Amino acid sequence: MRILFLCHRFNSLTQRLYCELTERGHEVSIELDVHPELTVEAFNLYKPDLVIAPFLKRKIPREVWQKVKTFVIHPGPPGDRGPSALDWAILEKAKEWGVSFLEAVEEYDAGPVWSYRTFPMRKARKSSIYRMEATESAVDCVLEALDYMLEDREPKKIYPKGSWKPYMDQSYRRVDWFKDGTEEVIRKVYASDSQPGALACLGGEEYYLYNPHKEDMLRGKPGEILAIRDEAVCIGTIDGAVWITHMRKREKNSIKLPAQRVIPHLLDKVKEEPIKPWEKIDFNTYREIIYEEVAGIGYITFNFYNGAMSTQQCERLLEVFRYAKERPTKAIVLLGQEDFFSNGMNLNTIEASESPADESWRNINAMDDLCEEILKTLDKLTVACLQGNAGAGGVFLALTCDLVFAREGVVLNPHYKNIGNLYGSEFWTYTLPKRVGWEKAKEIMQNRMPISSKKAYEIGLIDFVFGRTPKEFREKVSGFLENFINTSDYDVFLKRKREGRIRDWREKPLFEYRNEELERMKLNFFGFDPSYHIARYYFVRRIPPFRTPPYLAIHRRLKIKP
Ligand code: COA
Ligand code: THG
Repeated sequence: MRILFLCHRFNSLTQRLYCELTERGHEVSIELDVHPELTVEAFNLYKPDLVIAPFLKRKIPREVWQKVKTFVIHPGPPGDRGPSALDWAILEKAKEWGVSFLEAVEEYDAGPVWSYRTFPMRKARKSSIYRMEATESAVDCVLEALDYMLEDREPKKIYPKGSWKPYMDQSYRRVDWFKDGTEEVIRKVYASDSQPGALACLGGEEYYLYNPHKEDMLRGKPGEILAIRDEAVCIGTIDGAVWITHMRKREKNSIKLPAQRVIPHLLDKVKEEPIKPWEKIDFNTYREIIYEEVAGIGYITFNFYNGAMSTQQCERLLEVFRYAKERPTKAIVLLGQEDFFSNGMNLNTIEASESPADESWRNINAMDDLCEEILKTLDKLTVACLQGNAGAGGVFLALTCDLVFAREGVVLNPHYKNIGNLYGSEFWTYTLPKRVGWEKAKEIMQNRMPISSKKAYEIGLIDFVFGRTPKEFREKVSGFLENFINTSDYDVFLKRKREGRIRDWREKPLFEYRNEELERMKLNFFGFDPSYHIARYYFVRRIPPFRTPPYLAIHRRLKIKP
């Protein structure tokens, strides 16, 4: 089938559906929602068999849905309608929620439902539920409905009596330190993460808050800032305290940043309250990096918001990795976090720095220091476990490990194309050809579209794919590794790795790969071509696109139709 996606942005759900459909042999072309006239133009150029809007904030023009079957993915159960579906579900403590696949009609979300799925609600950020439960449900819905269409049949459609829920404005989201208890604060911020954030007053000014964590020990007045940890701040509530890791100034086009960088002027007398990543604790608090040992395996979880790794975060992770190397374990496992494994260097902190070019250089070097330390681990097995998506440098960070496992449904962007066509670092010129050969490596780096973990496995980019949920995935990883490290295969594997690396690096020392890559990156950062700086400017400010780039839109690429 020829399928046209209409979307606000090529976000994670849209990318996942793109993979699921193209990898099943369908052709998918994407039009971003720039202007209704361009949407109609795209439709007429592409002449699709089917239109799907996986993530769209505006009306699909009548000229489209009257001509060809057009569907909307709504992140709510049948009958729920409106632009803030998950936000309301979280704020109103829904026990169960769902996703519907419905026909587009004139009225928003009012068409007949072709398929739907429900799931139990989890106490988590909106973005996390969107990326996990809602995405998995949406894929099931689309595939179910598609089966009908391929057979030219229609399911028994549901015509629910809809209830409209309006856009949730800040009057519902705003945190009142003198009224809201900790649970209420957390719920409001959860309902607003990743966008638009929940407003709250601090030091007489309003800020958007993101990524809250309950604190059980520290106490203080409501709205008082009590402590700093790894650039997050702890704030008192009427019945406890809460950590906020990220904030944004209440200005148009401001950038979301680690909280400490947004309100430094309020932190003069506030102390750092460190907890070592390997400390065992049994109360709620915020921890950015956690190191745990189970059955001779060291697991490193890094809760980096959005999978973005700033210079300082790379340094903190490197310190923990060095600690892990000294432990009497047989394997070190990098777990990232459930939403993302890693998305490479942190474009937000780079953009907000005094000199973005210099900060890019520091950040990429900090990434490489970490990658180098992993590659030079010769006496242990190193494993990357992708519970969530990975992009750009985050994929190649994973490839520095001996084994790369991914959860089913993970989406990978194994290239550096989307942010100003960077050359790439993280030793990709060493690790990628080793895995797939140079021809395939070039092909992977040239292709700027996402691929599923399943496809990545098929082309030899990663080693295993299993588990539908992060929990199931982690259990399977542990089961596999606990068995493997106690077999003679493990010793053989390690011996081969050691000999292989020494042989490789005699031929071409590791630092040469690094230097060659960084020479090219230097041109991206400091050279004449400003593409990277421009792309980053738009990316971090979430500025909507002016046009759909041809790499997404097949219909804007092909001039002549057969
Ligand atoms: N630095 C800072 N923020 C990043 C980031 C990065 N490297 N990668 C992703 N993010 C943020 C996005 O800004 C967005 O933030 P928000 O939800 O808080 O507004 C969030 O992560 C999710 O991004 P989105 O594009 O909605 O995610 P997605 O799941 O739909 O897509 C990517 C993920 C990786 C494909 C896409 O975000 C991307 O291209 N990121 C840039 C990767 C990159 O080029 N890194 C630098 C080179 S090493
Ligand atoms: N039919 C048609 N077009 C559609 C849908 C449809 N486009 C996408 C849409 N479904 C997805 N659902 C919604 C529902 C409501 C709103 C947006 C998308 C909405 N928007 C506010 C407005 O337009 O005023 C703006 C809200 C905001 O700022 O985010 O209410 O079923 N033909």
